[in-house]
Amino acid sequence: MYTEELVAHLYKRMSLIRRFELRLAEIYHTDAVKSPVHLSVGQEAIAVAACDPLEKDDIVSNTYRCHATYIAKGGDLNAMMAELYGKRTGCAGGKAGSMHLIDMENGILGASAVVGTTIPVATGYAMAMKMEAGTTKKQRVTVAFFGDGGTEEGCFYESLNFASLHQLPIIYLCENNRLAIHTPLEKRWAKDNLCERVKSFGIETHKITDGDVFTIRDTVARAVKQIRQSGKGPVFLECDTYRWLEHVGPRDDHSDHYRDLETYQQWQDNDQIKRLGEMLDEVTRKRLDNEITDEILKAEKFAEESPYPAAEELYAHVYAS
Ligand SMILES: Cc1ncc(C[n+]2csc(CCOP(=O)(O)OP(=O)(O)O)c2C)c(N)n1
Repeated sequence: MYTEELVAHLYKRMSLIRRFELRLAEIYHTDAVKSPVHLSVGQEAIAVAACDPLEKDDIVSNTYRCHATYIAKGGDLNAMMAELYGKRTGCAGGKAGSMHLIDMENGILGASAVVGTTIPVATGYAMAMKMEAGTTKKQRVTVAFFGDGGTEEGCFYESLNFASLHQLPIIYLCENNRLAIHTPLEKRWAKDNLCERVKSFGIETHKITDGDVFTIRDTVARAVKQIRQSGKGPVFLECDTYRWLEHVGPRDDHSDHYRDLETYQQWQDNDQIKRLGEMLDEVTRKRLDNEITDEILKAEKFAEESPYPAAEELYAHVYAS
């Protein structure tokens, strides 16, 4: 049903994200990486599935856990590694780090460490895209990614209301890993009925509980098509997922006992990268694995060899001039 080309593409992007992040975890102790890292290991399917139906000039907005979306949307890998190394060639000049990746050429809005704050910014972008489509006759689409914690911010509901009122071309995508740092959903939400709450704003919602990369991709593809043709959104998606590693940092923190190993095991058994890898013939998979190795090595070399920002650049880009 799915072409080999699509399977290979999804596998490569997802595997690149995981292996890039696992490499970061390996080198983290050397202090080469100059910022905290919030890894997406286990959550890769959502970013890749949701970005696949998008075009280069469509926009994604992120949270501080932004490596996956950056890579999935086609962000420059060298510039990403250099940013993590604090180097001048980084995507934010080496001064912003892992939580603030940006690549406007590839439609990646700058991310923020402040939970929820990118949701209204993405909503504003969608408004601009709606106005722009009046002249260009092409409806670009925004996808706003956020965690379940982001939905606890007031600006989330303000954005939903505004987007629904103005029928903005935006897809809101909640990556629900059921954790805000160490606090589970059961201790934070009076009712586990996010889609119902969102529906009350007059917004179409979809909930995907099994992490299936194809279901997520097809749901987003339908939403993108609908928004592009009609010029009208929004659409909301809640995708269940699981963060394999600690909230921030390179470790596996299952010995900290704030979540159960059974759920971890279930999500590991449901690993979409392994699933896609098994759908490919061995020659293709090895070729893709080798390409990924090369890309990561090149990015590391690029970052190592790049200079740090000069001292006189310290105050550049701090205030608008
Ligand atoms: C406004 C605000 N409140 C609190 C924090 C501290 N904080 C950092 S990450 C986080 C958890 C957010 O969880 P979620 O949005 O579900 O994203 P995840 O880390 O699971 O990807 C919190 C509360 C913050 N950065 N910003």
